Amino acid sequence: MAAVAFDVNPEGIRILGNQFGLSDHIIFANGALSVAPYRSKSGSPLAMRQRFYRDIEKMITIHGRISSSNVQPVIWCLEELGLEYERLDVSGPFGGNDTPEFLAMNPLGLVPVLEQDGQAISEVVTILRYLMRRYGGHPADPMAAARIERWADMSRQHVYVPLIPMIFWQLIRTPASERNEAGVANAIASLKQSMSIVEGLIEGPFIGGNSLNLVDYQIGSLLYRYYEMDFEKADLPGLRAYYDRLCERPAYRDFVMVDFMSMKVPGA
Ligand SMILES: N[C@@H](CCC(=O)N[C@@H](CS)C(=O)NCC(=O)O)C(=O)O
Repeated sequence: MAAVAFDVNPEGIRILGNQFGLSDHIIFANGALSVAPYRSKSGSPLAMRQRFYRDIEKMITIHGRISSSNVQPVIWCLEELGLEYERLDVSGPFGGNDTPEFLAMNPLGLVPVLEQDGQAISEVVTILRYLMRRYGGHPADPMAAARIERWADMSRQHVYVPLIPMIFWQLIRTPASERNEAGVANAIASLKQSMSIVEGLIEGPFIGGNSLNLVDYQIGSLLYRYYEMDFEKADLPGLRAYYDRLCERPAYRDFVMVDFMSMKVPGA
């Protein structure tokens, strides 16, 4: 399967031809249909897709520890897409994010960083957008894409910031005696408003409808900490049911529901 031409379209990846000049091999992002060279091998659509990517694509490396709330959505997305990747423990207790090599990939010294074929990108939403565009059936139409992307971008300021830098850092990473109580109260009030907007985005099982989209990965991955931390939340049964559905997914359980209590500092 060496010289295979392919392109990416809204439905997934269409193989244009291989070394035998074949052009009828199509694989869809949801794994519904497979390609001829893989048809003979037994296995699920996901397994076929994994074999396809393994043969065609350059290996993806993710730099970042799995305890990071910014690394988790990327790994969850890679797992759901059936992509091969390696993850290197970088940042936090592992260090390694202040070396010249790392800073050349991300001068901010923050994880996650995705490296593929000698090129690197950072910023979690950018990485998710890249993965979903290339492998996940993200719409090619600019307006259709923007109607999804706005919620991923919105979630950084209106979900991530109150939840992680404010509530998580204050409740888990700061001794109670030093806690910014007013800041936490503001963040809780702000989350009540933004989470009711998020609940309204759920269309069917997921925000992406019948399949996970960019926003599911970005916001869905934050729900584990949102529900596991003890603070006052808006009564949103639709959001809770959505979270319960995510918890049934093996990749979500393995790579997002990562215990964070070991990160709790004394007195928090
Ligand atoms: N804006 C960045 C934020 C990334 C970020 O804050 N990463 C944290 C981990 S959650 C980090 O690398 N901190 C340094 C460290 O853990 O050593 C993004 O969207 O990826």
